[in-house]
Amino acid sequence: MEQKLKEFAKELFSIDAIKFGEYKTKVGLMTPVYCDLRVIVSYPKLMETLADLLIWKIQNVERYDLICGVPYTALPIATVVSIKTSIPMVMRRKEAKDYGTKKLIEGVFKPGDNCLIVEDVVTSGSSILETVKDLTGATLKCTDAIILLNREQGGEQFLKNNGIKMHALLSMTQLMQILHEAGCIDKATVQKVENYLATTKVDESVMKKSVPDNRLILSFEARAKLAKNPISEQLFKIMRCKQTTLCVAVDILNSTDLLNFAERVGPHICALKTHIDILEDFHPNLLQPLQEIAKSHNFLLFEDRKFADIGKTVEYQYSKGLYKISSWAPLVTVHSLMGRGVLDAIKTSEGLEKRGVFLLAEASAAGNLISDNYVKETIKMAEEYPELIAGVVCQNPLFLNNPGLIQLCPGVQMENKQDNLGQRYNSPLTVVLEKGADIAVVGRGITQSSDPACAAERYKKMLWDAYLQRIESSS
Ligand code: 6AU
Repeated sequence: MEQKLKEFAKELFSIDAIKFGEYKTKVGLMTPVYCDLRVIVSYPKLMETLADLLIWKIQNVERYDLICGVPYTALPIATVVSIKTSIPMVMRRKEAKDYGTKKLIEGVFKPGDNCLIVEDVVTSGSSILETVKDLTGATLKCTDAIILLNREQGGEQFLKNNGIKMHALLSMTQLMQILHEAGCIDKATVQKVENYLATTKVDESVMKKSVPDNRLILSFEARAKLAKNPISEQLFKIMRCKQTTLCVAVDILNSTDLLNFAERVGPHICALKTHIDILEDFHPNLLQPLQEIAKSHNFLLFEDRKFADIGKTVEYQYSKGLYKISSWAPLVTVHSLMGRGVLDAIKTSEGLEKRGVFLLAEASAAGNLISDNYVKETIKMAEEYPELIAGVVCQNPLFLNNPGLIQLCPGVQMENKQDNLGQRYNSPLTVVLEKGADIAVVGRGITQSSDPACAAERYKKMLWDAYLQRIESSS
């Protein structure tokens, strides 16, 4: 393959895909060497060679379900790779159609599918990031890009800063060496390119323009400033200050046990999630001490009511009845199933002034009926209510370029992979590093432990370390 790569480099030179002189690049820099791979469509054999070389490089990539070429030059290249490997492809439109579905990404995919990027040449990396932005906006995950040529002008680092690992067949230095050894260019030209590379890096302001705000690599501190809902802002601050992304699900049947439990795990959590209607001895007198514990340990009360009815009924369920949820729980869960009326009801009902909703987009339960389209529409709905929606309950990284929203991931446990009623579990590391969780919900992993406070502390530490690893791996 090394030899094939050298031969390929020489062929590129012979078809004028690599030129020497004075040229202007896309980001406005002058360059003594210019690569224009667009001509390659006129040379099918060379296209095939390039595809073979890229396929060889794909071996270095751990996970991908799909590929996407950066339009337009890499589109036909990705197509050949797709045909040869049977990896399905998706296509990014540069502009959304103004009729029909207004889709930016064409092709079949599932939320959370990992999409490998294919590109010809990287200077700043900004073209790749534009494509990544649309792919992640459409609920895909992007972590790797395979490319032909790294111009070594800062693009690799910039991509890394934005969560993308670049795998290049050739660096500009290697290309110059191959062409020089083959007698295609003289020493002076090599020198000129070397001087140019040593002195010319892409301007940071050019790069900053296209940062896609990938939430997986931003700190909670930065994201607190981007939150549009006051409760999610508070939650980000609590997480950062207490160094915890742990939400405990206290599915306990007795009020005294609930209060004791809240007191013990309080120091280790950012939120305490209740199903208040499962308490066998519920009395409104429980609520004041519960709120006091939450205040003293600086965590939020979160009633997992999963509202799913017409707006008017939800208004009553939220603010009236025995539980008067809106008077004590700043956070609640809502199903998107019944449409926007539910959110309007939560928004306008009486109760606490500041409130946040977690909208349920995916479920941890085996065999649930949620379809890919339901997931996509739920994310769309969440983005339409920025002042109300604190985040989304889901199992995959669905909304990467909306860093003000929080991903809450239930179904987390170290001991078991499932229970006997369809619940499925992932480990703390998996949910943070692979599934994109910001907050992990742990229930029985802690409530059924012989020492819940100690178990909560252990989960807290694992989750926090994984979060640090996630944001640091890109700096
Ligand atoms: O860790 P567990 O299995 O003991 O508890 C998980 C908690 C329960 C569920 O009602 C809730 O998380 N949950 C949710 C939420 C938070 O809405 C959604 C989901 O898909 N799966 C899930 O288990 O209190």
